[in-house]
Amino acid sequence: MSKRKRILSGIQPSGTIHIGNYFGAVENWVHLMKDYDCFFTIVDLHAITVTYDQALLPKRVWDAALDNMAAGLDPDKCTIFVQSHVPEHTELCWLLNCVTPLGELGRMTQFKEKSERERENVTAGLLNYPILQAADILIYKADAVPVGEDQAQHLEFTREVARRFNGRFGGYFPEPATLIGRGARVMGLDGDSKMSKSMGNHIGVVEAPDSIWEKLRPAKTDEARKRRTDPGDPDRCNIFSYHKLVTPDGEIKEIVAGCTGAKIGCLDCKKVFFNNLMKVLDPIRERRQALEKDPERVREALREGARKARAVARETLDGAKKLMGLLG
Ligand code: AQP
Repeated sequence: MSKRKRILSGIQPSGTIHIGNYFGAVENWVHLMKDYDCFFTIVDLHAITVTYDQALLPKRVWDAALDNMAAGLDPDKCTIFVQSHVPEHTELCWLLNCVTPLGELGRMTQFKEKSERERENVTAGLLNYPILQAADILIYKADAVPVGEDQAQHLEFTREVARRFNGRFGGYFPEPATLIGRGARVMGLDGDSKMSKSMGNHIGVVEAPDSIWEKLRPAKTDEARKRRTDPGDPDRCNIFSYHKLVTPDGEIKEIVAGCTGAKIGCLDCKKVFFNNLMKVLDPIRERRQALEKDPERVREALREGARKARAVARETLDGAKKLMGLLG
């Protein structure tokens, strides 16, 4: 029997997951569970690299577990665990720290953006974030990592870390491929930057429908379309980019014809999107409510996930330590 290829991906426990996370990554993870040996981790150690509230962190981790399981991650078909429950990640991170030139870290886009926001608290942890991420991936010898486009640079960095380690100590780590989801870069409701929890421009996957509609109603469309009677340009409309994620092809054609022919208004167009989005989110919200009533199922999934992950991680770590002259 051929061995299934392995994937690893992570999500930050920094608030409820949004449709950028879902269409950029989580939806893809759910499909990949069928064909790959999948490891998904809630990266609490990454979450503490920026200013955070320690009293809130456990709830954030719990919410991330509930959200992702509700979104379709099935603990019977994948390994889902909390990063800090597998201490081998941080040990491998140290080993990789010692083969990574300092200069490369300061050039990472995410570091530059986050250190700009965190001026008073730029920690060594924030700088080393990509090395911990490389350790998260390499410790499972993952063949591929499904992520949104924003993570492509970190993935290239991980391959570079693997190459450097392999070059110095012998071929050990595979260079993981990047698998980009169909929502490679979902824009925020502001239409200006990527959808992101910290930017507050997001639609939550388990957010109440009324609240989603209240956010959608004033959201930016084609700014050149001033009146309902003006023809619009779907390619300049952020809402149209959302339609492509949930609206069936036939309805998309109607939207395009209605918008360019000034037959439908932006509010009508948003209603169609809203209804189609709810077809995706309603079952997730319902599964989330069911999981809330069965916390032991979630706790058990995380316990078992950490147990399985640790067994794999320990073996990889020991192999790396031997190569580095740290184990006899
Ligand atoms: N807008 C997006 N479009 C497509 N994919 C996205 N991802 C995140 N935002 C988008 C992908 O979701 C996965 C998990 O994300 P994460 O929580 O680890 O990453 P993040 O980029 O930190 O998410 P946020 O919302 O931007 O968090 P904050 O604001 O707290 O930093 C990843 O695969 C990511 O590519």
